[in-house]
Amino acid sequence: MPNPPRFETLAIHAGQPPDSATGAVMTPIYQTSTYVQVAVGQHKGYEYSRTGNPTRRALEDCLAALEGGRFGLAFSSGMAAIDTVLRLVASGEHVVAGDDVYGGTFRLFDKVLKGYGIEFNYADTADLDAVHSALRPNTRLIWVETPTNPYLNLCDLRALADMARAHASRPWLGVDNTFATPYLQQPLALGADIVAHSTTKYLGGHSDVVGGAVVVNDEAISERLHFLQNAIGAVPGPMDCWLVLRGIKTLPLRMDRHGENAMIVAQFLADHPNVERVMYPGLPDHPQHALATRQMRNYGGMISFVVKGDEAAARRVVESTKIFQLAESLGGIESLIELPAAMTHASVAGSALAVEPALIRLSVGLEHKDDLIDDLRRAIG
Ligand code: P1T
Repeated sequence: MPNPPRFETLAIHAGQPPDSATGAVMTPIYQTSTYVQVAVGQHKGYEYSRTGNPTRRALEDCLAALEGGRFGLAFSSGMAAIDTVLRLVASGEHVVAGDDVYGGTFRLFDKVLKGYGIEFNYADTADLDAVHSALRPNTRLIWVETPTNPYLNLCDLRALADMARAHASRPWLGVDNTFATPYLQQPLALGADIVAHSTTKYLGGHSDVVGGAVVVNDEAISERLHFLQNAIGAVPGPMDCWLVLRGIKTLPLRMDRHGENAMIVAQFLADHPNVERVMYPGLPDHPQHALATRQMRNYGGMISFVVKGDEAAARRVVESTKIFQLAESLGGIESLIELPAAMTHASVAGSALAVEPALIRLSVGLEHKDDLIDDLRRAIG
Protein backbone atom coordinates (compact mmCIF):
# COMPACT_ATOMS: atom_id res chain seq x y z
CA MET A 1 0.00 0.00 0.00
CA PRO A 2 1.44 3.43 -0.86
CA ASN A 3 1.46 5.91 2.00
CA PRO A 4 -1.66 8.09 2.09
CA PRO A 5 -0.81 11.52 0.66
CA ARG A 6 0.57 14.04 3.14
CA PHE A 7 -1.03 17.39 3.87
CA GLU A 8 1.02 19.36 1.30
CA THR A 9 0.03 16.92 -1.44
CA LEU A 10 -3.64 16.96 -0.43
CA ALA A 11 -3.62 20.77 -0.45
CA ILE A 12 -2.69 20.69 -4.14
CA HIS A 13 -4.57 17.63 -5.38
CA ALA A 14 -7.41 16.53 -3.08
CA GLY A 15 -10.77 16.68 -4.84
CA GLN A 16 -9.08 18.01 -7.99
CA PRO A 17 -8.34 15.29 -10.55
CA PRO A 18 -7.81 16.63 -14.07
CA ASP A 19 -11.15 17.70 -15.57
CA SER A 20 -12.84 14.64 -17.06
CA ALA A 21 -14.28 16.60 -20.02
CA THR A 22 -11.11 18.35 -21.22
CA GLY A 23 -8.11 17.18 -19.20
CA ALA A 24 -7.66 20.68 -17.76
CA VAL A 25 -5.14 20.38 -14.94
CA MET A 26 -6.73 23.19 -12.97
CA THR A 27 -10.33 22.73 -11.82
CA PRO A 28 -12.58 24.62 -14.26
CA ILE A 29 -14.87 27.34 -12.95
CA TYR A 30 -18.23 25.80 -13.82
CA GLN A 31 -20.04 29.11 -14.09
CA THR A 32 -23.49 27.65 -14.57
CA SER A 33 -26.67 27.72 -12.55
CA THR A 34 -28.22 24.60 -14.10
CA TYR A 35 -27.50 21.35 -15.98
CA VAL A 36 -29.29 19.72 -18.89
CA GLN A 37 -31.32 16.57 -18.28
CA VAL A 38 -31.61 14.14 -21.20
CA ALA A 39 -34.88 12.86 -19.75
CA VAL A 40 -36.62 13.83 -16.55
CA GLY A 41 -34.25 12.99 -13.69
CA GLN A 42 -31.50 11.73 -16.04
CA HIS A 43 -28.36 13.85 -15.58
CA LYS A 44 -24.69 13.61 -14.70
CA GLY A 45 -25.10 14.14 -10.96
CA TYR A 46 -25.87 17.86 -11.06
CA GLU A 47 -29.32 19.43 -11.34
CA TYR A 48 -29.04 22.97 -10.03
CA SER A 49 -26.07 24.89 -8.63
CA ARG A 50 -27.58 25.71 -5.23
CA THR A 51 -27.72 21.96 -4.68
CA GLY A 52 -24.36 21.14 -6.25
CA ASN A 53 -21.71 22.51 -8.58
CA PRO A 54 -18.53 20.73 -9.77
CA THR A 55 -16.18 23.55 -8.74
CA ARG A 56 -17.81 23.68 -5.33
CA ARG A 57 -17.63 19.89 -5.08
CA ALA A 58 -13.86 20.01 -5.72
CA LEU A 59 -13.49 22.53 -2.89
CA GLU A 60 -15.72 20.53 -0.56
CA ASP A 61 -13.77 17.33 -1.16
CA CYS A 62 -10.48 19.18 -0.70
CA LEU A 63 -11.64 20.74 2.59
CA ALA A 64 -12.78 17.34 3.89
CA ALA A 65 -9.40 15.80 3.02
CA LEU A 66 -7.47 18.61 4.71
CA GLU A 67 -9.47 18.27 7.93
CA GLY A 68 -9.11 14.47 7.79
CA GLY A 69 -12.91 14.27 7.60
CA ARG A 70 -15.36 12.40 5.39
CA PHE A 71 -17.74 15.17 4.33
CA GLY A 72 -17.07 18.80 3.40
CA LEU A 73 -19.55 21.58 2.70
CA ALA A 74 -18.79 25.04 1.36
CA PHE A 75 -20.75 28.18 2.19
CA SER A 76 -20.92 31.78 1.05
CA SER A 77 -19.27 33.07 4.25
CA GLY A 78 -17.99 31.85 7.59
CA MET A 79 -21.15 33.21 9.21
CA ALA A 80 -23.32 31.26 6.74
CA ALA A 81 -21.39 28.10 7.67
CA ILE A 82 -21.87 28.70 11.40
CA ASP A 83 -25.52 29.62 10.95
CA THR A 84 -26.18 26.41 9.02
CA VAL A 85 -24.48 24.34 11.76
CA LEU A 86 -26.65 26.04 14.38
CA ARG A 87 -29.77 24.89 12.48
CA LEU A 88 -28.86 21.42 13.78
CA VAL A 89 -29.93 22.76 17.19
CA ALA A 90 -33.66 22.90 17.86
CA SER A 91 -35.65 25.51 19.71
CA GLY A 92 -35.55 24.65 23.41
CA GLU A 93 -32.06 23.14 23.16
CA HIS A 94 -28.96 24.67 24.65
CA VAL A 95 -25.51 25.70 23.38
CA VAL A 96 -22.39 26.35 25.46
CA ALA A 97 -20.20 28.77 23.54
CA GLY A 98 -16.77 30.13 24.26
CA ASP A 99 -16.77 33.49 26.02
CA ASP A 100 -14.17 34.83 23.61
CA VAL A 101 -15.39 34.29 20.05
CA TYR A 102 -15.56 36.37 16.88
CA GLY A 103 -17.96 39.28 17.43
CA GLY A 104 -20.12 38.20 14.49
CA THR A 105 -20.56 34.74 16.00
CA PHE A 106 -21.78 36.26 19.26
CA ARG A 107 -24.09 38.59 17.31
CA LEU A 108 -25.60 35.63 15.43
CA PHE A 109 -26.10 33.66 18.66
CA ASP A 110 -27.31 36.51 20.85
CA LYS A 111 -29.18 38.77 18.46
CA VAL A 112 -30.63 36.22 16.03
CA LEU A 113 -30.75 32.60 17.20
CA LYS A 114 -31.68 33.32 20.81
CA GLY A 115 -34.85 34.87 19.39
CA TYR A 116 -35.75 31.50 17.87
CA GLY A 117 -35.67 29.77 21.24
CA ILE A 118 -32.13 28.37 21.32
CA GLU A 119 -30.52 28.89 24.74
CA PHE A 120 -26.92 30.06 24.96
CA ASN A 121 -24.45 30.54 27.71
CA TYR A 122 -20.81 31.46 27.50
CA ALA A 123 -17.88 29.86 29.30
CA ASP A 124 -14.12 30.21 29.43
CA THR A 125 -13.32 27.19 27.28
CA ALA A 126 -9.72 27.10 28.54
CA ASP A 127 -11.22 26.10 31.90
CA LEU A 128 -12.64 22.57 31.65
CA ASP A 129 -14.51 22.91 34.95
CA ALA A 130 -16.21 26.07 33.69
CA VAL A 131 -17.38 24.29 30.55
CA HIS A 132 -18.51 21.28 32.55
CA SER A 133 -20.59 23.35 34.93
CA ALA A 134 -22.19 25.19 31.98
CA LEU A 135 -23.55 21.92 30.53
CA ARG A 136 -27.27 21.28 30.96
CA PRO A 137 -29.50 18.27 30.31
CA ASN A 138 -30.57 19.90 27.03
CA THR A 139 -27.09 20.94 25.81
CA ARG A 140 -26.80 19.95 22.15
CA LEU A 141 -23.63 21.76 21.12
CA ILE A 142 -20.39 23.05 22.61
CA TRP A 143 -19.01 25.75 20.31
CA VAL A 144 -15.37 26.78 20.63
CA GLU A 145 -12.61 28.68 18.90
CA THR A 146 -8.99 27.77 19.57
CA PRO A 147 -7.05 30.01 19.42
CA THR A 148 -9.84 32.45 20.24
CA ASN A 149 -10.59 35.72 18.49
CA PRO A 150 -9.25 38.12 19.72
CA TYR A 151 -7.54 36.97 22.96
CA LEU A 152 -5.68 33.98 21.50
CA ASN A 153 -6.69 31.61 24.29
CA LEU A 154 -6.61 27.88 23.63
CA CYS A 155 -8.81 25.04 24.73
CA ASP A 156 -7.91 21.40 25.02
CA LEU A 157 -9.92 19.82 22.21
CA ARG A 158 -9.34 16.21 23.24
CA ALA A 159 -10.42 16.91 26.81
CA LEU A 160 -13.53 18.78 25.63
CA ALA A 161 -14.42 15.98 23.21
CA ASP A 162 -14.10 13.44 26.04
CA MET A 163 -16.27 15.65 28.25
CA ALA A 164 -18.94 15.93 25.54
CA ARG A 165 -18.98 12.15 25.04
CA ALA A 166 -19.32 11.51 28.77
CA HIS A 167 -22.19 13.96 29.30
CA ALA A 168 -25.74 12.61 29.44
CA SER A 169 -27.05 14.83 26.61
CA ARG A 170 -24.04 13.88 24.43
CA PRO A 171 -23.63 17.36 22.90
CA TRP A 172 -21.60 17.76 19.72
CA LEU A 173 -18.27 19.51 19.99
CA GLY A 174 -18.07 22.12 17.23
CA VAL A 175 -14.78 23.88 16.55
CA ASP A 176 -14.27 27.07 14.58
CA ASN A 177 -10.82 26.24 13.21
CA THR A 178 -10.37 29.52 11.33
CA PHE A 179 -7.37 30.83 13.28
CA ALA A 180 -5.41 27.57 13.28
CA THR A 181 -6.40 26.07 9.88
CA PRO A 182 -6.20 22.29 9.36
CA TYR A 183 -2.47 22.62 8.72
CA LEU A 184 -1.88 23.56 12.35
CA GLN A 185 -4.56 21.41 13.99
CA GLN A 186 -7.22 18.90 12.97
CA PRO A 187 -10.06 18.97 15.51
CA LEU A 188 -11.86 15.88 14.14
CA ALA A 189 -8.81 13.74 14.90
CA LEU A 190 -8.95 15.05 18.48
CA GLY A 191 -12.57 13.95 18.85
CA ALA A 192 -14.56 17.00 17.67
CA ASP A 193 -17.78 16.34 15.76
CA ILE A 194 -17.97 19.45 13.59
CA VAL A 195 -15.32 21.79 12.21
CA ALA A 196 -16.15 25.16 10.71
CA HIS A 197 -14.10 27.79 8.90
CA SER A 198 -14.22 31.23 7.57
CA THR A 199 -12.38 30.42 4.31
CA THR A 200 -12.15 34.19 3.87
CA LYS A 201 -9.07 33.94 6.10
CA TYR A 202 -6.05 31.63 5.84
CA LEU A 203 -7.64 29.05 3.54
CA GLY A 204 -8.38 31.64 0.84
CA GLY A 205 -5.28 33.42 2.05
CA HIS A 206 -5.25 36.43 -0.28
CA SER A 207 -8.04 38.70 1.02
CA ASP A 208 -9.91 38.41 -2.25
CA VAL A 209 -12.88 36.21 -1.36
CA VAL A 210 -15.50 35.68 1.38
CA GLY A 211 -16.43 32.07 2.13
CA GLY A 212 -17.09 29.43 4.74
CA ALA A 213 -16.85 25.70 5.27
CA VAL A 214 -17.98 22.84 7.50
CA VAL A 215 -16.41 19.38 7.74
CA VAL A 216 -17.84 16.39 9.62
CA ASN A 217 -17.31 12.63 9.86
CA ASP A 218 -20.75 11.48 10.86
CA GLU A 219 -22.97 10.52 7.93
CA ALA A 220 -26.25 11.50 9.59
CA ILE A 221 -24.92 14.96 10.51
CA SER A 222 -23.55 15.34 6.98
CA GLU A 223 -26.88 14.43 5.42
CA ARG A 224 -28.73 16.94 7.57
CA LEU A 225 -26.14 19.64 6.81
CA HIS A 226 -26.40 18.96 3.07
CA PHE A 227 -30.16 19.22 3.35
CA LEU A 228 -29.81 22.52 5.22
CA GLN A 229 -27.18 23.83 2.79
CA ASN A 230 -29.60 23.32 -0.08
CA ALA A 231 -32.70 24.40 1.84
CA ILE A 232 -31.15 27.62 3.16
CA GLY A 233 -29.02 28.27 0.10
CA ALA A 234 -26.09 30.21 1.53
CA VAL A 235 -23.74 28.66 -1.04
CA PRO A 236 -20.63 30.14 -2.65
CA GLY A 237 -20.42 30.81 -6.37
CA PRO A 238 -18.03 28.77 -8.52
CA MET A 239 -15.52 31.62 -8.95
CA ASP A 240 -15.27 32.04 -5.18
CA CYS A 241 -14.79 28.28 -4.74
CA TRP A 242 -12.01 28.39 -7.29
CA LEU A 243 -10.28 31.25 -5.48
CA VAL A 244 -10.34 29.29 -2.22
CA LEU A 245 -9.05 26.16 -3.98
CA ARG A 246 -6.22 28.19 -5.45
CA GLY A 247 -5.40 29.71 -2.07
CA ILE A 248 -5.35 26.33 -0.35
CA LYS A 249 -2.58 25.05 -2.64
CA THR A 250 -0.03 27.21 -0.79
CA LEU A 251 -1.61 26.95 2.68
CA PRO A 252 1.22 24.89 4.24
CA LEU A 253 3.92 27.24 2.93
CA ARG A 254 2.02 30.31 4.03
CA MET A 255 1.22 28.96 7.49
CA ASP A 256 4.87 28.08 8.09
CA ARG A 257 5.90 31.66 7.28
CA HIS A 258 2.95 33.25 9.13
CA GLY A 259 4.07 31.31 12.21
CA GLU A 260 7.74 32.28 11.83
CA ASN A 261 6.99 35.96 11.29
CA ALA A 262 4.45 36.09 14.11
CA MET A 263 6.90 34.53 16.56
CA ILE A 264 9.49 37.19 15.72
CA VAL A 265 6.92 39.99 15.99
CA ALA A 266 5.56 38.61 19.30
CA GLN A 267 9.06 38.49 20.77
CA PHE A 268 9.74 42.04 19.61
CA LEU A 269 6.51 43.23 21.25
CA ALA A 270 7.18 41.29 24.45
CA ASP A 271 10.57 43.04 24.79
CA HIS A 272 9.23 46.51 23.96
CA PRO A 273 9.11 48.94 26.90
CA ASN A 274 5.90 50.61 25.66
CA VAL A 275 4.01 47.31 25.42
CA GLU A 276 2.12 46.21 28.49
CA ARG A 277 0.97 42.72 27.51
CA VAL A 278 1.31 40.37 24.54
CA MET A 279 -1.01 37.47 23.80
CA TYR A 280 0.60 34.87 21.52
CA PRO A 281 0.48 31.12 22.14
CA GLY A 282 4.12 30.80 21.10
CA LEU A 283 5.42 32.91 23.98
CA PRO A 284 6.49 30.81 26.99
CA ASP A 285 4.40 32.98 29.36
CA HIS A 286 1.17 32.33 27.44
CA PRO A 287 -1.11 30.45 29.87
CA GLN A 288 -1.65 27.59 27.40
CA HIS A 289 1.81 27.55 25.84
CA ALA A 290 2.33 23.86 26.66
CA LEU A 291 -1.08 22.96 25.20
CA ALA A 292 -0.31 25.01 22.09
CA THR A 293 2.97 23.14 21.63
CA ARG A 294 1.13 19.83 21.93
CA GLN A 295 -2.01 20.66 19.96
CA MET A 296 -0.72 22.89 17.14
CA ARG A 297 2.00 22.45 14.52
CA ASN A 298 3.10 26.05 15.02
CA TYR A 299 1.56 28.94 16.94
CA GLY A 300 -0.17 30.69 14.05
CA GLY A 301 -0.08 34.19 12.65
CA MET A 302 -2.35 36.11 15.05
CA ILE A 303 -1.14 38.28 17.93
CA SER A 304 -3.02 40.57 20.30
CA PHE A 305 -1.33 43.12 22.53
CA VAL A 306 -1.95 46.13 24.72
CA VAL A 307 0.27 49.22 24.65
CA LYS A 308 0.96 51.29 27.74
CA GLY A 309 -1.44 54.20 28.00
CA ASP A 310 -5.09 54.43 27.15
CA GLU A 311 -7.33 53.70 24.18
CA ALA A 312 -6.09 56.89 22.47
CA ALA A 313 -2.54 55.51 22.57
CA ALA A 314 -3.78 52.29 20.96
CA ARG A 315 -5.65 54.26 18.29
CA ARG A 316 -2.47 56.20 17.52
CA VAL A 317 -0.59 52.95 16.97
CA VAL A 318 -3.18 51.35 14.66
CA GLU A 319 -3.48 54.57 12.67
CA SER A 320 0.24 55.06 12.18
CA THR A 321 1.58 51.77 10.86
CA LYS A 322 2.33 51.78 7.13
CA ILE A 323 2.83 48.12 6.24
CA PHE A 324 0.32 46.77 8.75
CA GLN A 325 -2.86 48.15 7.18
CA LEU A 326 -5.76 49.22 9.37
CA ALA A 327 -8.52 46.79 8.41
CA GLU A 328 -10.84 44.08 9.68
CA SER A 329 -10.22 40.44 8.73
CA LEU A 330 -7.09 38.35 8.91
CA GLY A 331 -5.22 35.46 7.36
CA GLY A 332 -4.17 37.10 4.09
CA ILE A 333 -0.64 37.44 2.78
CA GLU A 334 -0.63 41.08 3.85
CA SER A 335 -0.26 42.23 7.46
CA LEU A 336 -3.29 43.86 9.08
CA ILE A 337 -3.77 45.76 12.33
CA GLU A 338 -7.03 46.63 14.06
CA LEU A 339 -8.76 47.62 17.27
CA PRO A 340 -11.23 44.77 18.02
CA ALA A 341 -13.38 46.71 20.52
CA ALA A 342 -14.21 49.34 17.90
CA MET A 343 -14.02 47.16 14.78
CA THR A 344 -14.36 43.35 14.54
CA HIS A 345 -15.86 42.94 18.01
CA ALA A 346 -18.01 46.08 18.24
CA SER A 347 -21.03 43.76 18.48
CA VAL A 348 -19.91 42.40 21.88
CA ALA A 349 -19.78 45.88 23.46
CA GLY A 350 -21.75 46.01 26.68
CA SER A 351 -22.00 42.19 26.94
CA ALA A 352 -20.03 39.84 29.18
CA LEU A 353 -17.81 39.21 26.15
CA ALA A 354 -16.78 42.87 25.79
CA VAL A 355 -13.21 43.39 24.64
CA GLU A 356 -10.95 45.93 26.36
CA PRO A 357 -10.84 49.17 24.32
CA ALA A 358 -7.05 49.36 24.07
CA LEU A 359 -6.52 45.84 22.73
CA ILE A 360 -4.72 45.77 19.37
CA ARG A 361 -4.90 42.73 17.09
CA LEU A 362 -2.35 41.86 14.41
CA SER A 363 -2.67 39.49 11.51
CA VAL A 364 1.00 38.97 10.73
CA GLY A 365 1.50 38.56 6.99
CA LEU A 366 4.26 37.34 4.73
CA GLU A 367 6.22 40.56 4.21
CA HIS A 368 9.89 40.59 5.27
CA LYS A 369 10.12 40.23 9.04
CA ASP A 370 12.49 43.20 9.38
CA ASP A 371 10.05 45.49 7.55
CA LEU A 372 7.27 44.37 9.89
CA ILE A 373 9.39 45.06 12.96
CA ASP A 374 10.53 48.47 11.60
CA ASP A 375 6.90 49.39 10.95
CA LEU A 376 5.81 48.49 14.49
CA ARG A 377 8.87 50.14 16.04
CA ARG A 378 8.01 53.41 14.26
CA ALA A 379 4.35 53.20 15.33
CA ILE A 380 4.84 52.16 18.95
CA GLY A 381 7.73 54.54 19.56
O1 P1T B 1 -16.42 36.90 7.71
P1 P1T B 1 -16.90 35.50 7.52
O2 P1T B 1 -16.28 34.78 6.38
O3 P1T B 1 -18.38 35.40 7.53
O4 P1T B 1 -16.39 34.67 8.81
C1 P1T B 1 -16.84 34.92 10.10
C2 P1T B 1 -15.83 34.45 11.10
C3 P1T B 1 -16.01 33.23 11.70
N1 P1T B 1 -15.12 32.75 12.61
C4 P1T B 1 -14.03 33.45 12.95
C5 P1T B 1 -13.07 32.89 13.95
C6 P1T B 1 -13.78 34.69 12.35
O5 P1T B 1 -12.68 35.36 12.70
C7 P1T B 1 -14.71 35.21 11.41
C8 P1T B 1 -14.52 36.54 10.77
N2 P1T B 1 -13.61 37.38 11.42
C9 P1T B 1 -13.26 38.62 11.05
C10 P1T B 1 -13.76 39.26 9.98
C11 P1T B 1 -12.27 39.28 11.92
O6 P1T B 1 -11.64 40.28 11.50
O7 P1T B 1 -12.06 38.80 13.05
